[in-house]
Amino acid sequence: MAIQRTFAMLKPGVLQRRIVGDVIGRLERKGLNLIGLKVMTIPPLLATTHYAEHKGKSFYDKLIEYIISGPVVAMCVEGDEAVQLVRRIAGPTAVTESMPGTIRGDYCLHTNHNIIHASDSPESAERELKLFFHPQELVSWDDGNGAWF
Ligand code: FUP
Repeated sequence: MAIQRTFAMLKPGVLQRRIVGDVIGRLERKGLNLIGLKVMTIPPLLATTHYAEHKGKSFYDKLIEYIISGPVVAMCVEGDEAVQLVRRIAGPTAVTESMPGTIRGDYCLHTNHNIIHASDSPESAERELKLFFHPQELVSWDDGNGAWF
């Protein structure tokens, strides 16, 4: 097991639906540590940088339009194998594949509004965390409860 940091983001609409607490609660209950958190509206340049790998794809323009359309909740989550665990808790990209019990499986009807982003590898996590957070905005903590999870 390796302690990792990963980037997760609740996309536009999650604040308005008032489900932020439930979604973050799922990560907390798993035993992961929330070590960075902010509400922000993503500037267009940050949106295109973050999603650069998708430039040219059929869904790209709509993706950028959506991600800048309202406030998001940006997070850094820390814990053993955090990158893969947060991806699992989020569920697969396509909503038709995401099972009930996952965030996307429980809350999303359409893939292009699948409410949460989670880094897909440790390398992506490092890149994305640098885009969204200053190092001093990430605060590691320990409550001594690690052994109980
Ligand atoms: P994920 O890593 O699960 O967020 O998925 P991707 O990086 O492949 O896609 C990023 C976002 O693009 C998805 F969250 C939703 C959107 N997308 C579509 O709208 N249609 C697609 O076919 C694929 C992705």
